[in-house]
Amino acid sequence: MDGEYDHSEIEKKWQAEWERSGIYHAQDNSDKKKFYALVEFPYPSGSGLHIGHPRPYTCMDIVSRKRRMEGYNVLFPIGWDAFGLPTENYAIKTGKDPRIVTKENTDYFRKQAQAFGFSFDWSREINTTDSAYYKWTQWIFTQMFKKGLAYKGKATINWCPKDKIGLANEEVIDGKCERCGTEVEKREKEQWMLAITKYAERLSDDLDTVDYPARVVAGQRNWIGKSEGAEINFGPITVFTTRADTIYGATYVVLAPEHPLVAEHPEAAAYVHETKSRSDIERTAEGRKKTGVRLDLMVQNPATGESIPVYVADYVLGHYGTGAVMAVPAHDERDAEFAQKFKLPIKHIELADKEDMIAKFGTKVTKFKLRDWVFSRQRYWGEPIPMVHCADCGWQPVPDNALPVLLPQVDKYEPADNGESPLSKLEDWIKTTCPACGKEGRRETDVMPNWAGSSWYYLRYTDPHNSEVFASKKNLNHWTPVDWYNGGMEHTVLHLLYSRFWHKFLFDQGLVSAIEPYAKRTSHGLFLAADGSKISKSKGNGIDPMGIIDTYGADATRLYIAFIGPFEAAVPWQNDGLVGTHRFIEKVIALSKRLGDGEVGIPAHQAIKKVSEDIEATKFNTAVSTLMILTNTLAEQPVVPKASYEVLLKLLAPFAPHVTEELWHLLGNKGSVHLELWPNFDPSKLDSDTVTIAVQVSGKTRGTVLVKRGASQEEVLIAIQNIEKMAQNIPISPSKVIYVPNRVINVIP
Ligand code: ANZ
Ligand code: ZN
Repeated sequence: MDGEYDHSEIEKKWQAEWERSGIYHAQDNSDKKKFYALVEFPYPSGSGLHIGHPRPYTCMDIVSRKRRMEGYNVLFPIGWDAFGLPTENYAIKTGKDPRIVTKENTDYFRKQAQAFGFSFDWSREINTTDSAYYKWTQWIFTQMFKKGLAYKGKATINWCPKDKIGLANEEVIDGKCERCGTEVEKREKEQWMLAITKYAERLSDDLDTVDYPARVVAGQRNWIGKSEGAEINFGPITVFTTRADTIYGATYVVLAPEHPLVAEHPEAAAYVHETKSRSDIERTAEGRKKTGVRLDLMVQNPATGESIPVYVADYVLGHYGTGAVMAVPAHDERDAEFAQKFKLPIKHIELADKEDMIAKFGTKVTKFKLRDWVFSRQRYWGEPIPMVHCADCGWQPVPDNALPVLLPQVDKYEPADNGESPLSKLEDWIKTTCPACGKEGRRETDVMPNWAGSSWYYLRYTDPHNSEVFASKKNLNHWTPVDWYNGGMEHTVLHLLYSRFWHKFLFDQGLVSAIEPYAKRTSHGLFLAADGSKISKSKGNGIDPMGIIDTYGADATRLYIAFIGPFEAAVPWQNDGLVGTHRFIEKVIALSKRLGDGEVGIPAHQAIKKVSEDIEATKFNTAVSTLMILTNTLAEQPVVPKASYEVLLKLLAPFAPHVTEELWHLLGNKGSVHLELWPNFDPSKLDSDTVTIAVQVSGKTRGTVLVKRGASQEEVLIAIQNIEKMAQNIPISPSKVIYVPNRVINVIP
């Protein structure tokens, strides 16, 4: 490496060696403490890894590498979340089999990820589109069905009247179809649903038991929307209120357009029709002009005994609470706006005692905003829902021994003209026998949403090749829960909530032992373009990680990713920064030519403490700057104590695994630096009251020694005797000594 840092050669060499030696393979049987580090597995799109992907991978790789050096048995796996719309849409456009497209894409993603030198255990790679994997996704679904958690029910879907297909939410842009720009309609359709609401209380309450960022906990709690209140009867109408104490001020009742009673009132029909196309968000938007219609109906306020009118208005939602509210315009903003518009009395009252009111007029209830999960897609590229319908037996799950239900080949990947899945055209495939009675049955033609495979993938990593069960009890017990899961803030609800739900279901079946899947969660920020704008394909301001690795090397790239800014913050990516981290590596290399004796110096002890703490706190940026400072400090010393230098290499190893491995071997070490023990600091050496003194023998610098500031010549000579290599050349009472306190000692033996 004389003068020239050939990153490409070093990186290729060590990547091949690590693959050969398998040092990153997790052990299912080990006496060591386990550590399970997880990153969100990527969707392998056609454009390859973009620069955003390696941020979480690099930082969790740093954590994983540190844990290995701390003596843990580490599981750090990767795989592909490969069902999804872009691949399907590409198949529709080109006619190319999504299986082949997925294979090509994952091959490229893997190659890219390997170029970064991530310490993934590649022997555990999984792919949600493998039938050996989705067999178990389907199996879990049938278990849910058997426990009454999967059912067919009416749900509203986004419908493009021109393309005649149901659209996923992400395909609706500003209320219009992403493909053709036509205004999207709402349509009621029978869909498979998962009863996540049955787990709402536990999903909300058990957030107390996990270490998640406050924002994530708040996001999930909001989404689940646990609300403690009361149901109170106003004649035939039951309202839900969290403010029973305001009941004396309730001067009218409002029903949602969806409330069953409204259908009995023709005077509301036109209004109800008009509200159909409005989304919940629109209906409940703050300050929106209130609309509604008075019904030909009066009810009694149970507290005042007064007869009060009933309205229908869309600011009350049909699927929350009871779909009916007691309106208290003196205490509720929305009710006040409505009362003003419809010239209804606003009655100012003294608040009553809430508990008294509930005891007298109602019952205590807890409600949730969360709704059941619409689990059907009328699509192709997903797991077939493993259900068979029989005229006599109703819906029956495909039995275990007939799983997986393989996704059949089709001629055309687009949905059928009636909006059903393309599978609906495969009459031969649909016709089957009823698993219960053996007569003719018909297969479900809907597939699962792209959230299915990711709901349990972290369990499969513990035992990815098992063909008997989704993962063995033994491996699950050994590895779960995930100790540290890092992923995007955008998955705070959906994925993170869905997988907690599946996990709790499996827990209830006695199939997993931890009540929560992820003990700790962290979230990284986005990388932005150099000008601070969002990186997006359409803007063409993407950054190709492979080009960067070619130019600067994986180690410099990783260091830059760690160094670029606070892990949680969105930060602009600037290629110039890579010049700096590349130069930093060259400085570290240069130090290797100037090694001498000496103990681990104060700056090294201080760096051990700081880097160790920073990695745990996701302050990867300040960890790198600490390593840069240590490097500069060592560079200023006349000789670099080899012991300090080895500490530097070990601390730097998780960040720049290739070059540190190379240097470690150049020092004459045999094993991998990544299997070395993580260094410990000596608390007594953190003190800045300690100084490093250069030790010269007959005027030639041989190393350094640590002593307390102001130490006497005597004390320095004693300290030297503690360093074996120096003691060999320096007698305890030399013939001559020149000592400059706090700086240098020159000994003539
Ligand atoms: C009377 C009242 C007086 C209310 C007051 C609030 C303030 P959270 O906390 O979100 O659960 N509500 C009940 N069901 C509703 C529905 N389906 N659509 C829209 N609003 C509904 O909110 C509960 C409160 O929201 C309930 O308490 C009810 O209004 C309203 F000074 O009852 B309240
Ligand atoms: Zn049957």
